[in-house]
Amino acid sequence: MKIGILCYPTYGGSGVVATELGIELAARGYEVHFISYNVPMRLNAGFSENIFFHKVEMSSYPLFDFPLYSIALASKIVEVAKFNGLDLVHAHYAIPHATSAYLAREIIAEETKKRNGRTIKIITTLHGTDITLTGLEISFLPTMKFSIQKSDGVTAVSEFLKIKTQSQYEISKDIRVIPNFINPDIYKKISNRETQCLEERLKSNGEKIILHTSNFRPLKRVDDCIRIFKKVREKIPARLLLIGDGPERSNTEYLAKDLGVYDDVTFYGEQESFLEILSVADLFLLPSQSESFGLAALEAMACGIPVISSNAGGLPELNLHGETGYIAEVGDVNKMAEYSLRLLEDKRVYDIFSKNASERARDLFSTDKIVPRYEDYYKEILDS
Ligand code: GMT
Repeated sequence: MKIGILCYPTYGGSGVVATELGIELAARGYEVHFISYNVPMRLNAGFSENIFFHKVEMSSYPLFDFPLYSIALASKIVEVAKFNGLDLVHAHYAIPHATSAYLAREIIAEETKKRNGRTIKIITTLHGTDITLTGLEISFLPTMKFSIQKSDGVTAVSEFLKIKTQSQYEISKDIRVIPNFINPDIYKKISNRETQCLEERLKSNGEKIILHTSNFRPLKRVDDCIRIFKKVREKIPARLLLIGDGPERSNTEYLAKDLGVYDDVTFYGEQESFLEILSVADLFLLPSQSESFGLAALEAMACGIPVISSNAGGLPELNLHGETGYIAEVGDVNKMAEYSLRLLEDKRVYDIFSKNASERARDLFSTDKIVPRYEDYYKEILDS
């Protein structure tokens, strides 16, 4: 199978899932063509002869006040499909990827039908913000719905997202739930010189390490992480490590100053790899307002880190309350702080939760379990 993958190359869950799926498919012998305006962030695992990258070039012309990315992407898909004989295009994120894929499929429909007896197939994976945010941009709504309806296959990363898409937007399309995944050979606690240095530096007074990673959008409620941390810090020695960047970064730094915890909070900014930090962290916070899956929490769980999360969206499908972590109402920082302390102050309970978290990540969300579901779905759609 020759597969085109369309994704955002930037820091964010949808690009990570798309890239890691492509890497896994290439390792299984498929030819994978990434098509984007930049090399996807995680496409750095070394050379593979089954992986190709096609950069969408943006021409500048005085008449074009705005970049015509969707059209440039569609044109690039046409080119890659023709020259490489793609069987299907997997669009991660409805807007604009599924829309550009639709346009490309129509442009080459006659030619591909003549050559292969069928058109290229389009599979769109919904990641969440394409529905929950982009869908709320009212002018995008008809395009978003149309692009989903016209895809040959649609997947969503959680039951929550499937139901929300079908009910809120009256999308009749059948949607297959295929959750996000981690490679357990990569996502596990490691021990090396860096982790030893981190342990010595961060935990010299028995501090517990609390971690949050996100793109610092308002819906991530990173300020809640600071408030939860302050309450935990009042009771036990602890540090809060924040990975990622985005519009709320400055506000969060100011809040940490205002609440008097700045010296115990480290803002690392965007990091491509933070396995060392996952290896020394004790607890992961994800207090989001909205979260279709919560890939960052899954990565933490795989490393045996229990999760304190909100009950938003698909988070309860991942984080089991009282087993792999605890769940509280969105914004209930008191409860989240109480739950954090409950785990961090009781080693026996902590160890059980830590084991549950890594087992759940491995048993249900490992590459071996999830990637074959995509492969089967590809075959099903190609045969349809
Ligand atoms: O979390 C973000 O805002 C980034 C966003 C993205 O599209 O990259 O993440 C979404 O997709 C991830 C991968 O499927 C999910 O794990 C995240 O839960 C989802 N984010 C939201 O729903 C807010």
